Amino acid sequence: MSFVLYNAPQSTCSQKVRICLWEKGLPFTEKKLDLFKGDQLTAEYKQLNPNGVVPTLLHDDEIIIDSSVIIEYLDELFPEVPLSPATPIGRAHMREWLRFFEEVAAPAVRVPSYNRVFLRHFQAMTDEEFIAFGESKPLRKDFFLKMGRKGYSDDEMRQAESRLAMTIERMERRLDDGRPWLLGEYSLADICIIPVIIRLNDISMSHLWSAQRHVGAWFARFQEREALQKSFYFGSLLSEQYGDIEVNKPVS
Ligand SMILES: N[C@@H](CCC(=O)N[C@@H](CS)C(=O)NCC(=O)O)C(=O)O
Repeated sequence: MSFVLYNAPQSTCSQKVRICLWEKGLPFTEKKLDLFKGDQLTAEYKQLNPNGVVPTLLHDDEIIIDSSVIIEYLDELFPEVPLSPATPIGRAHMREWLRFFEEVAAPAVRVPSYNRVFLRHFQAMTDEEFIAFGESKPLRKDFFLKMGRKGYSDDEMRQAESRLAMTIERMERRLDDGRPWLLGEYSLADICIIPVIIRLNDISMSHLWSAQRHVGAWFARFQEREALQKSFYFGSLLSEQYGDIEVNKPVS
């Protein structure tokens, strides 16, 4: 049995899958794509993943796309290290978190990530090249072209911040009863959101959660997990790739 993960070191969706693979103790080969050169947009890669995004998992001859689908697939396949509640209702509650994070936090964190860090990749392009790059993105065309060469507006940044703050407040309320993890036991719900919280530190936005005591304790607990440390190898943080960005120290 073999696993090949097409992903990018800094991609939060990829980080989710790396954490899950390490938690399960599954060896995998990592293929790193350069998302700013457009490795994810080649015809060859789109045969694997027609959405033109990472991650994609190859399990022997099977292709699985979408980070949350991949982590649920791995969890079903290898239940010996359970990362989901045992009961249907418990799993339903876990999926509520997964869908909420995908709908709210995952799109929101892209806005400051692009504005503060990724925008620079497109500065040297001509307008025609920029539009052609955007047009070649099956899923992210509108998001990308809306950003334009100047980045998202202050208003869009404020909306993204408020969606991230809402996510963190909801986590804080859930953790309020002294439970160590979102569902009590450690699960895919925790794995799904930790890369976003790490990203907030990395782009100097930890003020969104530094006052949240329970989220802070949850974060500190996560730092002790070997799977997290292994998944965040050097180059996974934007501050490791881009020397000039301002970083917040992890809050603990
Ligand atoms: N719902 C998808 C979203 C994947 C996604 O947006 N991946 C980003 C990196 S985190 C990407 O590949 N972006 C490349 C692009 O926008 O061209 C998943 O969770 O796998």
